[in-house]
Amino acid sequence: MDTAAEAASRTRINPVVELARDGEVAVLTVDSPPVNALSAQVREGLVEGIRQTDADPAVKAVVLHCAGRTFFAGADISEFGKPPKHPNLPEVVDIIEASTKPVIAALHGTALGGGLETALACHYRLAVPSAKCGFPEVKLGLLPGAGGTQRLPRLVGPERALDLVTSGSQISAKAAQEMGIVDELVEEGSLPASAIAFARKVVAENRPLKKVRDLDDKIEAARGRPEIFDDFRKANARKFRGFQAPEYNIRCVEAAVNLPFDEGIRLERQLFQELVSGEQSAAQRHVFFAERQVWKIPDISDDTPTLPVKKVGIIGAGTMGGGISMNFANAGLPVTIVEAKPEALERGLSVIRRNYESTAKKGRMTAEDVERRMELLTGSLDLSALADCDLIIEAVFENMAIKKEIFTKLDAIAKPGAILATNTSYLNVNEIAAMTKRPEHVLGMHFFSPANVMRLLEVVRGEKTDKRVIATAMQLGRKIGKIAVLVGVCHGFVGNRMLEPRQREANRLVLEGAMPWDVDRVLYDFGFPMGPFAMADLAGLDIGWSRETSKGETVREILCEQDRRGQKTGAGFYDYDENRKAKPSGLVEQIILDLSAKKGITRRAISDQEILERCVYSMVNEGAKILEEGIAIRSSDIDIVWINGYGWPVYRGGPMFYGEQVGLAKVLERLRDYEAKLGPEFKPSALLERLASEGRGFREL
Ligand code: T1G
Repeated sequence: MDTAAEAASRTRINPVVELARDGEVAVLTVDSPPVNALSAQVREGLVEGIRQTDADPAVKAVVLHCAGRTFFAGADISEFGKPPKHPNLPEVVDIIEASTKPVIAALHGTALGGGLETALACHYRLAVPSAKCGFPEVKLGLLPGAGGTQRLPRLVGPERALDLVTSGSQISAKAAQEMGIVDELVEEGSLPASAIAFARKVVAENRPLKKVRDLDDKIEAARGRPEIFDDFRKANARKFRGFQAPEYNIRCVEAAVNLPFDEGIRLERQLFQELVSGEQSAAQRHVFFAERQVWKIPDISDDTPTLPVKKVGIIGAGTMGGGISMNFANAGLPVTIVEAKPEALERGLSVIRRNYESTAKKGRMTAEDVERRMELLTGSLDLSALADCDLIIEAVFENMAIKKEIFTKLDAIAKPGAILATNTSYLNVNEIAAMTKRPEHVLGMHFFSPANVMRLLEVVRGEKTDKRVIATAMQLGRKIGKIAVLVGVCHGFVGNRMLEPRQREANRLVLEGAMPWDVDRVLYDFGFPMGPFAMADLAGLDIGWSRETSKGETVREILCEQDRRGQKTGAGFYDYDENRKAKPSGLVEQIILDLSAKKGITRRAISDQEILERCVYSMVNEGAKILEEGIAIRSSDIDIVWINGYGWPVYRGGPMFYGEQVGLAKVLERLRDYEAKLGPEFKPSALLERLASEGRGFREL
């Protein structure tokens, strides 16, 4: 309980900001859960707080501290795209920097974005060792718009500043101190007391009001050396492809080096305004909140009890089984992998070890880590070895009969209460569950290859799956570092179901007049890492193909018949040189012309716009049907599936968000036009028609 004096020394400036006095030191505390985002209310409180401390002659120094789990985690992202409220953050940081009393920032948790900018405007910065710092704005399609791009280079130099603002990654308090961002590390859990003590020292030693804006020693050497920035651009061209924000961040850091502070600030402001009002940032902000929405399931509350999972069983040591096993071993869970044949088990375990060893070679884990994870993995040729597992995931060949046989056996072996999951990519989970006497404990856990790398996990809810089982699977997904999206049962669930219309149109376009490299170029330029035909060559054209059943009906079949199976044979839709560099193939062009002729198709010139619309709008349409059928809870979940599982460019927000950005009325009009010309495949979903006619979007559902 505060002493009477302490209570008397506290002034509540507004609901989230409080000013207290500890002798000659004022403590400005912000308490705005969950992450002390710099909302309008917080900004108002800070400005009023500094006004009061400036006006009070008894105050000799100010400590800026946040209550709760973290120092300011940035501007309030939910305010972007809405009418701006003053004071805005640039005004707040200028007022703090201009304070006549030294302001000491006390960092704990994650001091990010506008939060770190606020700290850089303070005259001193302290941090507990567990604190993290960073400028994640670029991940929101933005740049640090409150002086961060001008103050940071003055503290750490242009090279480090470029890394920090274009990667968006967080650094430790120790690294921040070594770079000069943080002046001193204080004992863990000692804030704000240790900051108050530091403030007293600043006063006692009459230390100067250190303003970062006045520093020059870290940037003068880089002045007039554009090669620093051009080399950085070249070195990161591939990583920054399609994104607008990285280049804008680079231009700001370059300005920090070459322009006076206030001119640099003006450029930063101008470029920030361009980005924040642009489509890319709107898309990336949508994704920020969408990634947090996926965990919220309307009929399964956060306090739904979960089932204990201490031991995991995996059936199948192939590419998927191996990758899935690594996820659980990485999370410290013992895994038993069952295979039918000893050589397959041997191969599976050695592939896992090789993967870990190559990660260790890249310095991303130690040799001890490799051994620790391999020790968590046990191989077996006997299904009954899974009898004491809490969760068993079947990851065998995509064949319903085989999966049904396995689940029948599993039902007899697995202990009561064990969760039985299938990693099927397409098949009916209800049918598989019906092979057991515990369908309420059966669901789909659809991983994406390589399963130890890809972040996406489609959790497939069967018609009888128990809510605790779903809550357990979602929680486990988070534990193994996945972004789990709950989907319903239909052919191909969300991701693969929407992939089919895109593949269908890609194949049709090639017979009607385009070439595989045209379709790939359009989707590559749209932002996908590669187009469908290059992707097919990478995966191998003979997946699911056999010479016995091949009829030469599709380009793919003909290529396989001619032993052009993709990259692995040096030829597929493309020809590949010794460095696996792809180039269009004259032979494939002829095969396509001949097949069109054989099918009586008169080829025509096809525009890039038509290629894009047919491939992408048919996906949006399928997504609308998925929402209609309740296979996905919300449209943003579909966006998260495609961004994290199928390479949809994050700066386009996902297929459903993109459909809304284009305008559902426009998408509808184009679909109707293609339906009239090309057939019922383009028949617009009823939901799309309704929303377009009401002028609403998917996110308003
Ligand atoms: N604004 C608004 N809401 C936020 C927020 C923010 N900055 N950060 C988090 N939230 C919400 C989030 O939506 C969730 O809500 C809850 O807080 C918990 O978050 C001018 C332009 C801090 C590392 O990009 O990275 O400053 O779902 O689930 O996993 O230069 O949140 O519970 O309703 O993520 O513990 C820059 C964003 C902004 C940091 C904590 N800052 N946040 O992670 O919790 S732009 C960021 C994070 C800017 C200036 C510019 C993480 C976290 P709900 P959570 P967490």
